[in-house]
Amino acid sequence: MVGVRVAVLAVAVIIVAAVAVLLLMPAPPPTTEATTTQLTSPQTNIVSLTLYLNDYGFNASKGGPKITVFVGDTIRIRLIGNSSGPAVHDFVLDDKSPSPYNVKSDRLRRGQEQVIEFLANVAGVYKYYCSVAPPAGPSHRERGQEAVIEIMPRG
Ligand SMILES: [Cu+2]
Repeated sequence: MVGVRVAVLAVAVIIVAAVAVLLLMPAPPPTTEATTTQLTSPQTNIVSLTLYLNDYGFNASKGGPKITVFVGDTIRIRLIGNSSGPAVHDFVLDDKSPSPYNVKSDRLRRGQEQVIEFLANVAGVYKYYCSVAPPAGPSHRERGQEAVIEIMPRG
């Protein structure tokens, strides 16, 4: 019986000590403060992806993946030339997209690579495309070499 009483007393002491420690701990910062900190600190997310420049699409024979990012993200795209023949392809996001951006890669042949990087600082839904157009016949974009990039507002 004495052992049980000692055990009960010990548990009670531990509980009292735990409550005391909790009361003495500094209060966590209010949630609103944490939210404000997030909103005012610069966002430095880097979104990396790889696009194969095929005839006549991005990672596809037509069209390409929808790229979805947030305002403030840095978009880093590894481009890999992957045409079936002598054709070259590029990645363009510019006023003809139409968009407020001015992103234009080199024109890459099969096996050539380039990493491009830009800051997604204006929200919107735009088209990225290949700007290559042979002297005669349809442009690569007219053959379907374009796809959507959506830059979503943060918060
Ligand atoms: Cu092309």
